[in-house]
Amino acid sequence: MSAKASPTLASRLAAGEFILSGWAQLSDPLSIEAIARAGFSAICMDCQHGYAGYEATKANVLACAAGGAAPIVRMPHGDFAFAARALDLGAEAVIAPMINSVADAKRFVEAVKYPPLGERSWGPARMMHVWGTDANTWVGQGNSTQLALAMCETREALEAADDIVAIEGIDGLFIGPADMSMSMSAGSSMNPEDDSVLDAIKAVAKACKAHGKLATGYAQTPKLADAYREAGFALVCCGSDYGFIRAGAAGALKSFGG
Ligand code: 3PY
Ligand code: MG
Repeated sequence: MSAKASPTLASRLAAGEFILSGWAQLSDPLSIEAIARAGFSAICMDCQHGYAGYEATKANVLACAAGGAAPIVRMPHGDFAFAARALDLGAEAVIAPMINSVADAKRFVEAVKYPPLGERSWGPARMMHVWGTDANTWVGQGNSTQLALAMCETREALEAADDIVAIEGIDGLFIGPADMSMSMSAGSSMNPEDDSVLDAIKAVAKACKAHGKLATGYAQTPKLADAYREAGFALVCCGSDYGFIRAGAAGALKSFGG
């Protein structure tokens, strides 16, 4: 049996490694593999605003692993069944959008953690193979091997952050700065680098640290990535495959004299 040789995302984060993850919105496994081989050691496949459905995500998770990166999946908003299936496929973390309350967070845990933490149904055929374990070993390992990250991206979520992150089964919070900015400004602006977002980053870092959980988030810009790092975040997702192609294409056009 050939088991997973490299350390898991969860164990790397537990050891204190800072992880800069890629972000993918397209539904092409070749672009996922290219991002992994470019050096990103984790990639989040965005199934909330990205263009991939379940079948494409299946191919993307395999391509991510083939490129040597840890697959992370952001589930479509409210689609907890998709999250559980993504974990069965091999996602090492799932990110749930718009977890605004303790009740939202409990629903998330219920769907993605095995008993006693939740009610995730049994079906990890590929996962047991990848990790080289049998069913009895996996039942004890699954909950700590695959991470559940709750998005904090509204004023309401920020106010409840301390209670949400305290829930057993929530492994960390994940900031969405664009939605956070819209929520903080009551829809009057969308500036992920706004002071209200920078303050939210500090507050989330504090809440996560107090509960021994992971502070994680999305960075639209390098400035935002620096703010996360300074606040002690463990994992930051950046860019997108769409953006990488657009920037690369513009650069190529210029350098070829276009
Ligand atoms: C946000 O910034 O709101 C996100 O969800 C990141 O994609
Ligand atoms: Mg968002």
